[in-house]
Amino acid sequence: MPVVNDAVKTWLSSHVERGFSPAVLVDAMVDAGFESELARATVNASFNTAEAASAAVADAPCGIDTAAGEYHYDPAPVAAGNLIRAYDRDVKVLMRCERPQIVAFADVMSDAECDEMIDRSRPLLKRSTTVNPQNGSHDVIANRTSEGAWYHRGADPFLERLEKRFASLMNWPVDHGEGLQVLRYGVGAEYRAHFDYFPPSQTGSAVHMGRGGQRVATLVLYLNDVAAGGETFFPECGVSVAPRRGGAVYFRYMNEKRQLDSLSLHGGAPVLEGEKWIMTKWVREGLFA
Ligand code: PD2
Ligand code: ZN
Repeated sequence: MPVVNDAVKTWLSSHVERGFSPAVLVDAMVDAGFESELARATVNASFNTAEAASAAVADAPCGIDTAAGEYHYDPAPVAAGNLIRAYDRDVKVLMRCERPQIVAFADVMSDAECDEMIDRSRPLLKRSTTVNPQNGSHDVIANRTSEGAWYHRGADPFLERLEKRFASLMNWPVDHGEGLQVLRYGVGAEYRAHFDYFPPSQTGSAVHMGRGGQRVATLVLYLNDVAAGGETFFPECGVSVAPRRGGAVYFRYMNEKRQLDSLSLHGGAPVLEGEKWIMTKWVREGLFA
């Protein structure tokens, strides 16, 4: 459950000042995972106590280093070598890129595990959303034309085992991970170039970072072979990864100094033939409880 920290208070007070209604702010907080009672109480407090609101603004934290300074590539947590023992499975390393930090893998999931995730998700699919930069709400937009299903972390033993494997592969604690998300792209569907981190300059980011802090890395798992198209592309370094069932691509965009790597810009290319199923694991800098 997210907490009302200084970043959330700052986000709230700036939106109160700009004339957002209490209902919109409560909805944005509930979308970000806050309990509705807590959201209502916090929003009411922001409206009622001008003093508290201005104090929150003065406290603005946001330690993210977005200065023009160069991103420092400290070692990525993923283990070295061509074969990585990830909890219960040997995973093959296919490719590593240092700037930005990208690692492509084969054999992260078995065919049966991929099929199970697709079968479970098909009836649950809803049109995907992205984070609104102004108010933090989840919006349907043309940039992201997939459909998705979310799973709570540790929801059952099958998911728990996959999460332990992914955590071991990413070398990042299970409890810093968001729940898994499965996405389906039909012909023509795509996810245009974007960052997975919450841009600190956007007001909508603070509310998401209230729970677990910034995103630091992503693992995209491919659940099927795609007949044509659907590559995950990184335009700043000219790399693209073709979807292969059971494979995955890892990329990291926040270092230990909390700088964010703009070279991690990436997208999902349009599917040209067939369909594309992926599963995404995003991990945070802190506990995502
Ligand atoms: O579908 C993809 O390949 C893809 C690419 C980039 C998915 C995401 N990002 C994402 O879900 O963040
Ligand atoms: Zn992404």
